[in-house]
Amino acid sequence: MLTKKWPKHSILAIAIIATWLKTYIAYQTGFSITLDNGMQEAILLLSPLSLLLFLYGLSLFFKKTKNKNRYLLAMTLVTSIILYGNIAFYRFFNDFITLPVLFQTENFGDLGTSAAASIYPTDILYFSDFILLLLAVKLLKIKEENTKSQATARKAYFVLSAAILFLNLGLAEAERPQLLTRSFDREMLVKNLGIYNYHLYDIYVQSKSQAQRAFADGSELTDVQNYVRANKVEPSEDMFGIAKGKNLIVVTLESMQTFTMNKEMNGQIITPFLNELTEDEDTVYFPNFYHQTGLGKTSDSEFLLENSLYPLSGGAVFFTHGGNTYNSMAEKLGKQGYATNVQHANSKSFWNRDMMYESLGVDEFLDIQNYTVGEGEAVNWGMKDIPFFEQSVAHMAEMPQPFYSRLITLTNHYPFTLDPQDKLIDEFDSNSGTLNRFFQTTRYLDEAVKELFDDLKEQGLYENSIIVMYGDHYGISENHNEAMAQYLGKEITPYESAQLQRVPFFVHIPGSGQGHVNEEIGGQIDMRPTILNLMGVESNTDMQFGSDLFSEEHEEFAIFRDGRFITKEYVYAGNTCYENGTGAAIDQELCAPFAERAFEELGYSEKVINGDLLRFYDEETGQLLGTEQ
Ligand code: GP9
Ligand code: MN
Repeated sequence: MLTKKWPKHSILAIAIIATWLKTYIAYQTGFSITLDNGMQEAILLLSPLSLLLFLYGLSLFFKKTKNKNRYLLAMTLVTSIILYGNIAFYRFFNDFITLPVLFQTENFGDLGTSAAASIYPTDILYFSDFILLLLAVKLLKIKEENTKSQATARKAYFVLSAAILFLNLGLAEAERPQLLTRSFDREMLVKNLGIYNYHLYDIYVQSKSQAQRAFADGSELTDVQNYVRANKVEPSEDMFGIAKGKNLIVVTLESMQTFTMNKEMNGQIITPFLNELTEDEDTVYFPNFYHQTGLGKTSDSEFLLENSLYPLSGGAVFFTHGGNTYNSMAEKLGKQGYATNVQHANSKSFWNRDMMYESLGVDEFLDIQNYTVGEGEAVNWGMKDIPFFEQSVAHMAEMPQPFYSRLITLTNHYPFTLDPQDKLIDEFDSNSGTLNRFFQTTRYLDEAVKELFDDLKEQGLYENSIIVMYGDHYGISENHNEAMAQYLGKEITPYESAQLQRVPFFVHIPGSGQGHVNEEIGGQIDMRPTILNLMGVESNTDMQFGSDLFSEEHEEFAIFRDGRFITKEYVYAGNTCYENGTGAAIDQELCAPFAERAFEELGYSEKVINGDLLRFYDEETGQLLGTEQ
């Protein structure tokens, strides 16, 4: 075999095949990547190939065989280091490397110790392609051929590698629509794009946001501050400080929409417990409250809650600006002596939460690793809400008080599947299985919240806590308008569609006697100032775009992330101005001044995020800092 002459591009072919297979095997052994179907398996297999073909193929431009081989050896070494770096990092952090991790100097200590602690002798196998290539270069005899058809062959080669890239992206898009615009999860990026392409994508996302940050010097804040100041309102005297010193529990109700509240579906009540709460003497319920999320879905709602800033129009701000300076509600309560944490039974890297929570100053993030998922306790995306609440409350019982604890539910998530024993009502009977099942999972979520209240009482945490709950975003998109029209008994016009963006908002303060249904129009941007005022924490010099829903001066104006908006008189949607209440199309001019303000407000918020402007702002005094911190 060693005496025989091998075809000309053998070394290149060996390099590509060896790295490709090694990478694929590493995916299966070095990471715990979950694969749900054959398509995902196929994408995973295909994913390393396009970049390897391209990168290794560049060797075709070298004239001398010696240089070609050197280049290929260098590249197999580089890709091996990238892959192995991720494997070692994953062993310790259960996550993939992202650029900011490498640049955050405080991580170096962690990285160093973790790398040392997670190296095994067998790890040499992660360099097997490099070793194989080294042997091949030394031992194989390669035929010298004429070079006539080289340019055309090279062109064909790169066309093929581009075709494979597009095939990969196409399959990934089919499997996970909007993967590149929304990012979702690093694991999802890696399994759909391949580890090498993932790093290129990460470099692109991070450098884009770094470039915008680099050009900002803080002067941009003056206009923003003037706008924010002009819209400040005085807190309600009755409500300010009403929950001072209590534990704060904020529950994110996954995909919960207001249209299910106080309604029946084929004679069955969808949300019995939450309906009861709307009449409870200690609960304020807001039926005219709107979500303001964009592509970042749940994470956008968290962003609104913590910062009272709008999320971005493109991508998830948790991903694109996870390293910014913020002045979050968690950080503020932390300064008041609160222990702050988030509990969510999903992988910690989803929505880049692990990194973003550090920027938000959250003390502790209890992710799936902190839960025991027993037999039959998982469905759909992960742990069921009922056992999740039970274990979360047990965690709370161990926490120092007062605490600020956020609980993010998961069961009422697309595609809304449930085990038979958790289906407490029947399915709906429309042409949309999604909507049909949505009623059942919403009913389950309602049951879970009821149990949460019981768990809190059992653990003796209920009396001394305030419980805030909000729907994060719609569960039923416009793709299901026909089925929705059947349920609601009316056509889904752009006006109706905007009204369907209502999500429930509850403020439950045990023993307060303040319960009522509050018809005020508001949005998620208002949660932070509303909650902080209830907790008796001043926020009047904070750079926040929302305002206290309990304030007399609160303006009824909910701006959606896509520019639609709702006021008491008007609804602006589908480029049409509607009269709020009747849904009649009216003169555009009536909406025009609000449309302008919506545009202005979203723009200011975006400026703060893109320029990382809060690093130039002292929220204690309301002073702009001239120089970078
Ligand atoms: C993921 C969960 C759901 O951890 O919060 O996210 P979503 O898809 O609703 O944004
Ligand atoms: Mn969600």
